[in-house]
Amino acid sequence: MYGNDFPAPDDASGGGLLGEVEAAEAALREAAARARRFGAPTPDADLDAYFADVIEADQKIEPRDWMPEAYRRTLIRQIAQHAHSEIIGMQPEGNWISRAPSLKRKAILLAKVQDEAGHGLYLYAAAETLGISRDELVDLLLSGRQKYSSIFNYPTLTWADVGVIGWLVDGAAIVNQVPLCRCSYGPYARAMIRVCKEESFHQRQGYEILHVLAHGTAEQKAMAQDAVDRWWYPSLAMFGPPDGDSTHSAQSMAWKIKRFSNDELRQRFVDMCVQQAEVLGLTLPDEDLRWNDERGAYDYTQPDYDELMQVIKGNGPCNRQRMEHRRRAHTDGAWVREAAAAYAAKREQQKEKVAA
Ligand code: FAQ
Repeated sequence: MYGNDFPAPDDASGGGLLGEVEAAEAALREAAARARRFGAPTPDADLDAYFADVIEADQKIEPRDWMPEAYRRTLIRQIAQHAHSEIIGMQPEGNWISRAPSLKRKAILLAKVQDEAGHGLYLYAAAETLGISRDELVDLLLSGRQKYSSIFNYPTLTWADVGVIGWLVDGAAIVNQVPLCRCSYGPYARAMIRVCKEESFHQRQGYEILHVLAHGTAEQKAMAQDAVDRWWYPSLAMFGPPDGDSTHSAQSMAWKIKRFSNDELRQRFVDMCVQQAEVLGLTLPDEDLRWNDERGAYDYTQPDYDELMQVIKGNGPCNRQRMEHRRRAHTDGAWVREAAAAYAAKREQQKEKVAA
């Protein structure tokens, strides 16, 4: 039943995004096979030039390789922000687990929210390969020194919001993350391949929820439309500030961490959503949305970037609530961490005893 009785989002866009993930995975294998050509740099090598050559050749930088300090710091910032987003991102949908309209919906939503926790863990593990510990990263989030995505500071007011998060928020996440499967840093690229494959299912489940609502009663359709109206612009803002105001894009693209600019990805997302909204029978809330033959893309109204900056600074509708919840969960989970550490120490002792 699910996803097969109407065109699913990735079918609607020609199956292109998942195909790109497959291609990135194949490229990763190829790069690994070619890696020997470079070997380790000689003791007197110019390390900056060596690093530039590896990037130029589209090889992957691995944790053991030399890398410029600024590259390492940029990756920690981006991967950590991404990991925190997955963890905080469990809250808006988690809010509906106990109120899902059927047992089946509840089971699906539970699995999806658990997947987000898994994504957070892959990403924390990828960040740890850069020489920072998970405890430090969690501390940076809880003390407000690292960010998470603006989108998770908006409330989920109705069940239709769960559908829209799947369709638009996971959809924007996929458009942003598929190119990250080709990121120059190996552990991040590999984590992204796995994450994108799972995200594509997340997007389908949201799309299916909306499809059912949009083809249900007039009240259900109105609820779906209202959710699309509230989430459209915050979803566009997920891609970050416009290119002219993006502080990190140029350097991150030169290092092949980012492969496309914020505006390029935003445009790609808009172009994809127009067709999908038509299939759903819902309207995107933008009167100026129209095809531009010359550009070969849709013209659209930009999101409110002042609002984005306010949300990033901590002044969005739910910032305080999200952080309070996260801090409380961290404190409440202290006994689990202590028990796990005690168990690990006990096993270590037992191993030593057997070895003695
Ligand atoms: N929110 O120079 P740029 C998900 C900050 S998907 C908050 O353009 P950059 C799945 C940026 O950090 C969401 N902050 O920066 C899911 C920088 O601040 P800084 C997570 C934002 O890094 C679905 C400043 O503005 N995905 O979780 C945002 O080159 C459903 C200047 O910006 C990722 O993190 C924003 N929207 O590009 C989970 C993807 N935009 O650090 C659960 C990986 C910008 O200088 C449920 N990240 N900023 O103080 C990226 O691709 C990039 O980091 C961008 C920003 C595109 C987000």
